[in-house]
Amino acid sequence: MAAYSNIWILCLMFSVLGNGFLPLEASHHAYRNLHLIQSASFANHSYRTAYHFQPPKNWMNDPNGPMIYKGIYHLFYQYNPKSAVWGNIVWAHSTSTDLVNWESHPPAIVPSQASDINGCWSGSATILPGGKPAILYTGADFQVKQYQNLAMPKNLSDPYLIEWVKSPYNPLMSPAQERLNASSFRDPTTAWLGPDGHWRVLVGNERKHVRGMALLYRSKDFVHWQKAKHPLFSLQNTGMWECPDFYPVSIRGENGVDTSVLGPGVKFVLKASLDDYKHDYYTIGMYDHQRDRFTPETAEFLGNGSGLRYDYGKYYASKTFFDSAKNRRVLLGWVNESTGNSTIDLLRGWAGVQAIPRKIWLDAFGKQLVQWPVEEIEKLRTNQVGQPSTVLKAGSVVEVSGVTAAQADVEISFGVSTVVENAEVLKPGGSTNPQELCSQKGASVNGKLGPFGLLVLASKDIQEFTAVFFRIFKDGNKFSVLMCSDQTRSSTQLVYDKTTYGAFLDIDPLKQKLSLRCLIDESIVESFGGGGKVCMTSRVYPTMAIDGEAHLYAFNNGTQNIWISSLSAWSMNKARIN
Ligand code: DQQ
Repeated sequence: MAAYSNIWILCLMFSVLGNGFLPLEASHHAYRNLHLIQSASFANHSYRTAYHFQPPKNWMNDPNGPMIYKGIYHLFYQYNPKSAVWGNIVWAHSTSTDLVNWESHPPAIVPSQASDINGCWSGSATILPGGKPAILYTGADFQVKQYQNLAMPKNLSDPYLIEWVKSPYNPLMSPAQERLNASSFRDPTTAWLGPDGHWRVLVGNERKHVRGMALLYRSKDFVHWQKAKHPLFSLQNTGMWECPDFYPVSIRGENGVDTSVLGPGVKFVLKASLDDYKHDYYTIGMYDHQRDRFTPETAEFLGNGSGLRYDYGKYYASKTFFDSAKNRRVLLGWVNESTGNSTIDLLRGWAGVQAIPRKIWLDAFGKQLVQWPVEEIEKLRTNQVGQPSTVLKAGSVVEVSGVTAAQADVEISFGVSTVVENAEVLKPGGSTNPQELCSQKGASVNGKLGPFGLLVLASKDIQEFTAVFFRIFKDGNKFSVLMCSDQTRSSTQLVYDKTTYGAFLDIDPLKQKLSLRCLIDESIVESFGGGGKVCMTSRVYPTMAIDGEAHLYAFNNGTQNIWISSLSAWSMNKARIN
């Protein structure tokens, strides 16, 4: 009863006070008054995660300035200290020694200067020579004009870097100087140092409401910045590029390299969070440091349904950092709610989680990135269950029992031993868009080789579930492997966004096993196909498959038998997530 009256009060407040939202050139809506509605002192427990990072209450979005300093990992994030919708943004701050368990600190950067008085938005950390961290971040002024500002630690002997001091020279970069669109000028990257002794940094921008770009600025002293004549890269019809990221990746092996590394052993990754699509797209290419130009290796880049994505589900505003302690590059990303309704978020008192940090490296063929949850997450695994190689018969569903299915880590590999004739043919003239194909051919649509995969967060009677699966198509003399996450049956509630996600997985299922790993955590499922070649994150809100009532199944809804060549599942312990 209390919950219902709360919903009505909130709906009333929304219509009386909120009066909808204001358009703002950022990826979030600016609410007239809702951003001030206090969250309950204890956030509603339902759907809160056990090992995915989230603050105790209120709104969280982008990860900011991740870094390691004196052996301590730092995560800053966009946070509304007052409410469960976007607004009043500060840099909240947590630290960790393992990227899994986190300790919370007071917000590190809060509005205080004319150039950030309306919000301290996204930015990045750079480790300056001598190991001194510096943060470049976007500030919004009273008119929501955007500027780039600098903050430095007050006390370098404090490994927790609790206090930050803003530069008296702020803002260091202003839109007016360059006649830039002041409402599309944000999110500085980690800076890199060229062989000429000048720092370079990128800032996201959009020109004439269509051309997205990564503006380039150079500086000798990290304080005085000059815009270069040409952006590092730009592309027509891609809209605003939020949270750009630019970094080298080793052409061989899984080790990461520091952001200023150049030379024949590396290629470069340019990532943009496309505001128009709400997805993180990346491309691999070469960087000419003398001309400060980036050349992508493939024409397919950024949006329009083509181009590579970090994650083909819900994942945005991500950022990488070089972890010098473990010689790896680590990727962090924000996973928004799929509630589709801020009233629900306000009632719950919280919104937004961070994905599990992922190690990221270049695939052996050099054409795409591979991502895998950082190894430290495996410390949470407990009570392993497994199964020797077995046949998964056509039309069968098998329960994986013995794990807490609402909080689990599952690794499964499938094998097919069949000839290409046994696979479905992609309908000539039909869609080849993987997300459309997954929507048309969901988990319950029978196929030949597939759909097979996992039903996660499933009710006992399998009325409610999220299906993560593969479907193999004949493509000439080859196979095409489609990976899908079908949320259509994930909740009996109609209000949620249940978009089905899909992507093609670049592997040959006759030569390689089709592997799938799912990190399941109450209301989030992070799926890794083909050893991390395709990642797909879903937010789901089951009404039956909650906590102890959740089940896990393997299924094969095709006409062909397949093999489960290996299966291991673990219950996951709770992490200290704040
Ligand atoms: N979020 C920040 C902006 C960024 C956007 C504001 C991306 O700096 O462009 O909270 O989610």
